[in-house]
Amino acid sequence: MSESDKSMHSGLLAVEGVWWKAIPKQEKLWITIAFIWCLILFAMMPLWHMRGGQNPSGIRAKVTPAEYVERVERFVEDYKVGEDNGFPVVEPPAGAHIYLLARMWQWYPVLKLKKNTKYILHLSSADINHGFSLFPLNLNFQVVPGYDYGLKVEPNQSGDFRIICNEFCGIGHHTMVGKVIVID
Ligand SMILES: [Cu+2]
Repeated sequence: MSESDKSMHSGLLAVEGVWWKAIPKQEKLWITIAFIWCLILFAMMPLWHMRGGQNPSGIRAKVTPAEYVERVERFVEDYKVGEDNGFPVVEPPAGAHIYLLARMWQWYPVLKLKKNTKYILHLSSADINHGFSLFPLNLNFQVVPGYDYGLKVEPNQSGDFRIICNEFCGIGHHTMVGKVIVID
């Protein structure tokens, strides 16, 4: 068979390719590098989970929305110091468990905290998923009904902060703004 016959690709003749030739050295090297990289990434999944330090810092527990609402109300009764726009302002003592409730479409109550003081901030929802986002800081957390997350927090800046909902939760989502006041 002449060279010109082979190049015709008539369909009767097998097209000549490279796949039955030995793998060149460089390609072998790249396959090896890619395979090792796959193994590293695979190992990183459990390692990142165990040692990555990105998991919530505190308590995780199950709670019914009704129980959580009740707990928040008790917290408000215990430490209420005033009112802001119809919302209770709550000033808990240092080290206290703070309870913040997310619901359509508000963050309840207003929190008044002291700078450089440790607290345990509990977050849960009375209805559907919400997103805790502290503005203007870059601090985000999923707020899920049925789960109580207790995060260890220590405010390191004084000022007036807003809590924004960053999980779309219906028609009033954009109005779901809460408040945290940090005093010196
Ligand atoms: Cu929301």
